[in-house]
Amino acid sequence: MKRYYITTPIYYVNSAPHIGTALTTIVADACARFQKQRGREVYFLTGTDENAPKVHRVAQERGVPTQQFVDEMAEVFAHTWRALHIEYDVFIRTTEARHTRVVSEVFRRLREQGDIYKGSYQGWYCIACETFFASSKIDQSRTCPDCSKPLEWRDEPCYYFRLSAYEARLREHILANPQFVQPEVRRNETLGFIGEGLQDVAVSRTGADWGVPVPDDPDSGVVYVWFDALLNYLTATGWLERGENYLDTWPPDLQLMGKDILPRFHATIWPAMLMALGLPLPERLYGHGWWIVNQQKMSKSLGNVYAPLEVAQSLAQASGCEQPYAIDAFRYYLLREMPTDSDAEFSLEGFEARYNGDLANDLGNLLHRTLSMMHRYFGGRVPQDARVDASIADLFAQQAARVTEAFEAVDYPRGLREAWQIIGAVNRYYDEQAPWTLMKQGNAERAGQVLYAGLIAARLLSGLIEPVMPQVARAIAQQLNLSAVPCWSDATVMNAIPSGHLLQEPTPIFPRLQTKTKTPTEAQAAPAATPTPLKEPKPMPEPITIDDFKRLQIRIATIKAAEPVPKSNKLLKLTLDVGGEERTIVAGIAEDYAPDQIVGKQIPVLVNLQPALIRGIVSEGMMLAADVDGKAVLLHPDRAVPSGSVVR
Ligand code: ME8
Repeated sequence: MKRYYITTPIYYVNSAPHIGTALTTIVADACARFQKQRGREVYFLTGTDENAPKVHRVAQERGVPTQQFVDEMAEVFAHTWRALHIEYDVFIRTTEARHTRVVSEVFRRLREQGDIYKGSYQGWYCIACETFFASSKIDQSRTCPDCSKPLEWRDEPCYYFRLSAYEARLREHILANPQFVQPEVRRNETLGFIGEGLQDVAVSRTGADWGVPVPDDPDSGVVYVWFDALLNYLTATGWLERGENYLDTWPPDLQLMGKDILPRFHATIWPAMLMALGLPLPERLYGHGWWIVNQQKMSKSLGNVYAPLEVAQSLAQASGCEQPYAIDAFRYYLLREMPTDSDAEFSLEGFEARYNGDLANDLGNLLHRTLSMMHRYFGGRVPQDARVDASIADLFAQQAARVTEAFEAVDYPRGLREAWQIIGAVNRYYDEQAPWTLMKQGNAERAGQVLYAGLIAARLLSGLIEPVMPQVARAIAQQLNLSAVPCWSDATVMNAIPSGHLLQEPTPIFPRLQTKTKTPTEAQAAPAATPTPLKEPKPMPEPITIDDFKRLQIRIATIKAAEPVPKSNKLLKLTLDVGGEERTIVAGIAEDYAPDQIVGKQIPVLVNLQPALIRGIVSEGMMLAADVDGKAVLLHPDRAVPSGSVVR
């Protein structure tokens, strides 16, 4: 059977891994784990792009022989990926002999058949992007249209790849195969790029003494690094070495990358090279958006480049979270906030908010409270004849199907939102059914039934989140005393934990973060730049007296219902239980929370605020929430408290 072949780009080794390269690699790892769970044999490739002139230049600047430099840097990448729980099957390096052989052979074949021909090149070159630009694409500033760095004028004999000959076939292929370039926005960009007309591409460079020499023509320098690099995907299958057997892996099922290297390279030059070779094309190319930091592009000169392991490490230190779970929390944050169609903001505050909110409060708390009550009420054993109520079981199955569909589409933010709906539903179910009250009333049988839904939810979630947080999934399975994390199809089996099954004592996986995550320092092993320091806290206002404070009546309310306010993107109408009294308030949190996410939650509310008419609704109070860069982050009591409890 053909293996499911997943690739990341191979990364330039002139600088160390950062949150951009980590994103692509973590997405690929999650996709690989997801496909494995679904019973497929997976072949997951990542690696390093070592033949680039800019890599050579950095090695020279440091006074290190280039081969030694790339050897060291390849190890930094491999180490970082392993530390981030990335289980690749192959790590390819373009300086390997097997790859050099493939590049030379492809170059020869295409030259023999006339797809590569000799000419001369005059034009503008960006060494940072390793790309030539036609004069028509640049303005008077003579800077790179992609990265804004100064361009160099080049005038040299060189070989060209006949890209223009494939323009029509490429367009037809993209139009006929909607899954070929994803998401939709990238497909349109690619069609736009091809629509401007494809020029032949210069595929050799003189003046460089690092790279794969142009075969049989030593005066022509080295093969253009992109022509070389793209072929890594073919080398890794054993093409040229394994006869027809390489077809057990070829073509790639999913090639992942950032949006910058999709239209021109992966969706144009790459498939055209494969067409020229007469090889099947990849099934799907997926280009994610970019991380931006403080609304700016990440760059060393701005000092806003984050090293992934340091970010995870600082969370572990600040929260007391064990290292493997802190790494998983980082993976969760990257995938939950993943830029899909557009770019997304990366921030330590955002990471902390997701950690405390989604992981400590939601996931961690569901497991902890369920196991605690199981131990308190049932000695840690699953009660007799426990079954999940049909309505809850239906909801679990429906959400699991939604998660599957989203993960298959590489839409991790949506998939994770859908998974978290399960947690919200169980919390609401607990609040409605109140197993603690049922116990007081002597109805242990029903209380056991209710808590069993929480156990099954935790078991299901361990399976659903395993591609994203493999170690956390294992920890959940261990606390449930299961022999392994259930695989995808098994995770959706209801009532799968038998009566009498003994559960472990709960241990918190995600201790709450009390302090701010420390600013990561320089990457030790690698030349990543120091990240932007966290913003200073806002200055403190004038002091008030205790009597001033006493005038504020703050109470804990339980959210009974939530709905969007018509014609407003920002407002939600909340119906609250404030201790036997129902209140309506209007809250500006619609951009940060979906109604479903918050029903059942407890929040502090200022109840003696003068009522106000907002969009035709009388708002009788104000909810209190943390303000993180203008985003609301809800505050919840440490444990469930009676509605109406006074906050003082
Ligand atoms: O392009 N946000 O390597 P590379 C998200 N060697 N992704 C980002 C990002 C950001 N701020 N910054 C970079 C190369 N990336 C070539 C690939 S493949 C045959 C050759 C992503 O090390 C970027 O989009 O410059 C790309 O997918 C990846 O990091 C590799 O970048």
